[in-house]
Amino acid sequence: MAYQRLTAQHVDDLTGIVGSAYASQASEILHAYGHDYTEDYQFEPEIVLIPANADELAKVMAYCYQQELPITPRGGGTGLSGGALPAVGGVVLSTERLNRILSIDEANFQVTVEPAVINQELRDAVNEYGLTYPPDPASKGSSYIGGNLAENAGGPRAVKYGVTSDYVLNLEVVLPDGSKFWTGANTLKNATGYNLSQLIVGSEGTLAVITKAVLKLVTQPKHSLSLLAAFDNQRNATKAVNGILKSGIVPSALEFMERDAIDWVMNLMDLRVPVQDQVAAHLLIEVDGQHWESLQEEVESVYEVLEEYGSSEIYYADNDQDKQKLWHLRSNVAEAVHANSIYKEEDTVVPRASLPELLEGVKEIGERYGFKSVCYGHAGDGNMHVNIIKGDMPQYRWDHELKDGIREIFELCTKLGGTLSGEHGIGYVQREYMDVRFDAAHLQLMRKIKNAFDPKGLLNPKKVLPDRD
Ligand code: LAC
Ligand code: ZN
Repeated sequence: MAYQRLTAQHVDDLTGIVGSAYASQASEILHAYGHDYTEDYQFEPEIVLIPANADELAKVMAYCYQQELPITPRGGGTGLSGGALPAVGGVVLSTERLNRILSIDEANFQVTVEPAVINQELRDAVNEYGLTYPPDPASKGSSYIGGNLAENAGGPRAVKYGVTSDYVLNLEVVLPDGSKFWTGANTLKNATGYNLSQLIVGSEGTLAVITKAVLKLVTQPKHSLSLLAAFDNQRNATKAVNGILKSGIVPSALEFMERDAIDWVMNLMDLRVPVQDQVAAHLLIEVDGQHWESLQEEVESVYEVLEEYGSSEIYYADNDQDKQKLWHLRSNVAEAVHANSIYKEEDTVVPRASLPELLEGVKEIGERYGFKSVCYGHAGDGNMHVNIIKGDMPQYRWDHELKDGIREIFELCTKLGGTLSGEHGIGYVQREYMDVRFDAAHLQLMRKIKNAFDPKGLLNPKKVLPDRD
């Protein structure tokens, strides 16, 4: 696809739409909007535009469509698969000024938001009404709801509450040609035509730009308890995951961290829990609910299962300070790896009973290719983040052979009945592996869907679908 380069006329016209304060070609701005949280990728857009509202945004889209200028939509820039990278330059279209919570419908447990509302801000706002929005990715303090929708973000509480797509009722979207419409209805049930809301969710900004979302809420649980259980071998830890679920308890989080994960984070942050030398992995388990007594009973049952699977030590957190400490340890693993090493992050997912095979397989692949990995994640969902650490892997192997190793990891996931990404998306960095999971006919159908929304191929180029040969 040949894209038009930005001319002085384009700059004038686009600046006319959003106003000069919100159109920038300053090099530091182009640099800042040229990367996200994905490893160390950096691109240079030609202009950054920050429209005030959905109508301005639609005007920008219509203009770019007519002029054949590529657009990369952008939310909070916290993505881990490069969905917001302006890979071909062009326009970065930031939603950051569309940041209002428009209404909270207490009676119907619904909230209507613009895309740049930060996940945690939404959570805090609905909390005042005794409600909550459960999907809570680790990035919740800075990621936007628009980006959460685009990537179908998950997070630790998905094991009980589901992922972003489970909370979407209706979306206002702008298509590449500038037309704007609502995809669904503000109803809990909807069997009316193709489900475009669910198609847009997880499409990583390649089909349309979301300008409003109506999301489902649930009652805020009054109480929660967290446990950190240590295991001397990883297999027992992953087996205990199924044991807990089989006991009939649905924890609100069931997280796995291999030993290195907790060590990395304890080294980076001033946070400590006692960890014996022989510990190989931890499970972080949370239960939540309305009644304190029943939570206590649930915790007792979880204890029994953990002991049955050989947990050597269980750390119990029932006050806010201790709970926060455990959750800080868990949610900063990615940050710790990010800050301290050259790494490559994968977001593998398998049916959860296959986690032991996945973990062992990843280590075996690592040994053959010469890389170490730090594995942690949402064990209750079978969703394991594999951070591949460069360490002392020779540069030429890292540059040339690592891709084959990653491909083998994805082949293993596929063989185990899983897939490439559970919650981070495919974005820019994983798309070259899509053929591991999808055959040519499947990919072709995806291209046709893309083409129906974006016939000129201008929206978020080089994302999700691999380049054609
Ligand atoms: C986490 C992010 C990386 O689970 O998804 O910490
Ligand atoms: Zn995660």
